[in-house]
Amino acid sequence: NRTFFLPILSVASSLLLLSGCQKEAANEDGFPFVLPAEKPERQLSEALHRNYDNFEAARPEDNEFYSLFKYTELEGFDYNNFDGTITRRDPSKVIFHNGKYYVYYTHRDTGHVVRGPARATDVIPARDWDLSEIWYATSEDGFKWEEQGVAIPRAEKPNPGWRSVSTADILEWEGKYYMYYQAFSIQPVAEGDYCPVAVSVADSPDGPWTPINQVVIPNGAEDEWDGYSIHDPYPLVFNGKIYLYYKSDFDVKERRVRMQGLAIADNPLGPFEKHPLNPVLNSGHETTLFPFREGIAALQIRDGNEHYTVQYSEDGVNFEVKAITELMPFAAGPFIPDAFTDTDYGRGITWGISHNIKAGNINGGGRATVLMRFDCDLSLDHHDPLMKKHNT
Ligand code: AAL
Repeated sequence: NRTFFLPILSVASSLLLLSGCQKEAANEDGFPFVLPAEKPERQLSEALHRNYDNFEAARPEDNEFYSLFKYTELEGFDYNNFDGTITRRDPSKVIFHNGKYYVYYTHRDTGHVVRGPARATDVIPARDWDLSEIWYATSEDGFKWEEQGVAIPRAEKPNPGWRSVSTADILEWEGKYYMYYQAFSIQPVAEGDYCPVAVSVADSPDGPWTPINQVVIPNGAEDEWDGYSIHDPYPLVFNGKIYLYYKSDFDVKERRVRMQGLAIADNPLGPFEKHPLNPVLNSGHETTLFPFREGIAALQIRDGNEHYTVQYSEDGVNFEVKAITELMPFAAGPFIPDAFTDTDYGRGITWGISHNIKAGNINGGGRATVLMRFDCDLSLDHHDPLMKKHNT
């Protein structure tokens, strides 16, 4: 048998190889694209751009919850630090103020001396949200950005966030700005990835930001779904209140499970009441939600049984899957014009900032991460000119 089988196998494999070569040669439009090592982001962006331009073919006409996504490198950020020393990740929602867009993100300069109360034992961390700060950048068009520097430094010991502050998101409420973020008092990952959420306040998106130095969303009890970490705080204004969605990942027999919960408050500094139906979403990773029609839509991105779905809830609590898609933006921070207007009819989103985890070589095999722009069509207005083409 073996002698008989081998020739068949070799013919088959050479045909396969040949067809593979032909496929490579015949595919002048670059699919399947091979990512050259030096510029994965650019190739991915160009390939996805083409994917996006085939949009009509993919878009079921009657489903406004369906979209593909395209990615574009941002001007103003260095994509070439392949030694992984500078990380920018976990962008906030994008806001618009006095003619400029603002985005806030975790910034970690792992290649240089760390300012502040690091312990003698600190080494360059294997995770790029350790010993980090919240920085921000501004833009007039969403493509070309100018990095402004530190918005929120790490806290003074022993306040929450003295070790690291990361994964921030912003709320505008009654003329003031509130920045919620993960406030680590342990070395993330090396000592666990658990942290509560703290908040800082400012009169302007440019700061100065004053830390309240108290926890506003505490970890749950050890045996509760959110007993391990309170990550990715994400505030929206809905039903006249602050709906703060967050992710928790708890160890279930050492397997990290990531779900999303909701805490509601009348005041940005709390008290926040965790919803009795938590976790309200059984998948995802970083939190990305927006007012849509009468309710709230959610991008369920990386993990869980319902990852890569777009979901919808009339009440902001009971969600259901409305579309399945692909290549969703990691840690997406959309530009949401009606995020804080307590709208009764959300218009949706067409773009935002997300991150792309790239192999870097921070000591210990960590990763440097870069910010990118994503575009999509999850908008009732299709106000993106490009979308008009897709929706005529
Ligand atoms: C991100 C977020 C949180 C985690 C880490 C940094 O994807 O879920 O912020 O702590 O990874």
